[in-house]
Amino acid sequence: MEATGATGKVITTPASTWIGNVTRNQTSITVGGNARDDNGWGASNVTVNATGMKFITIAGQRDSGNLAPSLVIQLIDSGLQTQIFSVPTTSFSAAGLSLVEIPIGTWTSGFNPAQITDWTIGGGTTGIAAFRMTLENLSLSATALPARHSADTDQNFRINLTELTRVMELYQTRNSGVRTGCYDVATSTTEDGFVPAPGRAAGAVTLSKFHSADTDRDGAISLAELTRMIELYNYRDGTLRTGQYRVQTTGSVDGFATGP
Ligand SMILES: [Ca+2]
Ligand SMILES: [Ca+2]
Repeated sequence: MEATGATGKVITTPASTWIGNVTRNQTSITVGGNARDDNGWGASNVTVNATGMKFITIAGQRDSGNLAPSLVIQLIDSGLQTQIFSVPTTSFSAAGLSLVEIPIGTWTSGFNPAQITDWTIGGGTTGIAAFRMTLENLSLSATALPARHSADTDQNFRINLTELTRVMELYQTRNSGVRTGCYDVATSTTEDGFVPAPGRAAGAVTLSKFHSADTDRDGAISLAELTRMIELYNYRDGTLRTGQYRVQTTGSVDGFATGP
């Protein structure tokens, strides 16, 4: 696992339940076996200056069998003061790596973010519940993650078939038998914050926010807009379709580009 200033290792002193239960992958670690939700991974004697940092971003996946309710990061400063950040493990997708962002907020009085010397990650308990996660990256940043595509509902910078199908559903919205592609901002929770608007006839409307796929911002998904969505979905890495995309603020119809 990568991290600011250190890569980390299984914590052996005091002994953690992660000993012998962590698989190192090429760019990530998978915590399995008999590991429980104590903080079993970390780094000591590092030099991290988190002054001005506003977010902790973690790339991870919730794996089958996980019973740990929280993912917890503990930072320790040179004066042995600690600061703890916690996020529900359900914030992570179980179907692939997803990015989760934790706002740092205000540092605890007495904690010195300019001199962080140790950090650990795990479930934050003494080892109660099974901890099953794949963790790829832990980083500090001063700014929020760049905007993601509205269709990328699991927020992993990849468009999968389910996410494409949802845009197709919006595209296929009909009013009195005529396909309009009209959608509205949802007033209750939906996967993408939008709903089909079958009650509206075609014609531009002003919405409080627009779907990223609606590049002409008329409140409807057109065939050209769906085709662009399919283009994002179809991005390939070699022969493997990955649907990866990235933010591109210039020269792009929708503010995104295909590929990582
Ligand atoms: Ca996605
Ligand atoms: Ca449109």
